[in-house]
Amino acid sequence: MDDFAPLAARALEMVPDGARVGLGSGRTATAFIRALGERVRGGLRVRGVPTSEATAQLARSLGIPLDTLDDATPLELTVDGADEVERGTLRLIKGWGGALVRERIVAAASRRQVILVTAEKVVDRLGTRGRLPVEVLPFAAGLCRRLIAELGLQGTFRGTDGGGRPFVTDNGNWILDCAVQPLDEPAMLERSLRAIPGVVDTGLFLGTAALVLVADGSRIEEWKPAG
Ligand code: A5P
Repeated sequence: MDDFAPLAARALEMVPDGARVGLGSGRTATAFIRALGERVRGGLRVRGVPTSEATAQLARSLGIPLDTLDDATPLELTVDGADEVERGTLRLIKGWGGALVRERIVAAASRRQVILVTAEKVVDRLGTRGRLPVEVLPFAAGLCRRLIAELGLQGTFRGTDGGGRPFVTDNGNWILDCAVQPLDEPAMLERSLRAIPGVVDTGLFLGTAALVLVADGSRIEEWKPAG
C-alpha cells in the first residue's frame, strides 16, 4: 500500500468539502478511499459513488456515506486507477480488476476523471502490457469470442484458464481477456468491438482522463491531456 500513499494524499487535496466523489476500484483506488475515510472521520463531508460492489463495501466499512447517480448534478470528480496509461495522449486501458462498466459510467457522470498510477503502468503505445478486457453478456459469449477473433484478438474468458467457472462481474456478465499487441488504431478497435452484439463495454478508455497522477517512488508527476 506504501507505493500508493503519495498518490492517495495528492488526490485527496482535490476533494472539496461537500463534494460528491466517484470511488474507483482496485488497489490504487483503495488507497485513496482509505485516506478519504480517515478525512471523513476527521469531519470532511463527502458522498461517494462506488464503481464496484467491493468498493461500496470498503467505503461503507470506512464510514463514507454513499450516493447513487440518480441526482442529475455531475459528481465533482472520480478518482480511479488504470492498467495502462499511454504517454502523451493519456488514453487508458482499464478493467483488469473487472469493474470497467461501472468505472466508465461513474466517470461519465463526473466533471473529471482523475487517474492514479504507478510508473510501470505508463506505456508508449496502448496495448503494450498485452491484455484488453471486454465485458460481454453470457448469452452472447460464444458469438462475441468468435467475432472478436475475426478482428484478430484471441480471448479467454476470465476464470476459465484452469477449467474453472467464468468470473462474473457486478453486472452479471463475463470478461473476455483479449491478448493484444501495441495498438495502431485503438479508436477504430473500440468502435469495432462496441459494434458486436453482446459486447457491453471494453477496457479502452480513450479521452476520459482529465488528469493522470504518476508516482515514481515518492515523486508524483501530474499529466493533463494535450490541447
Ligand atoms: C478495475 O476494473 C480496473 O480498471 C482498475 O482501475 C485497474 O485494474 C487498476 O487496478 P490496480 O490499482 O489494482 O492496479
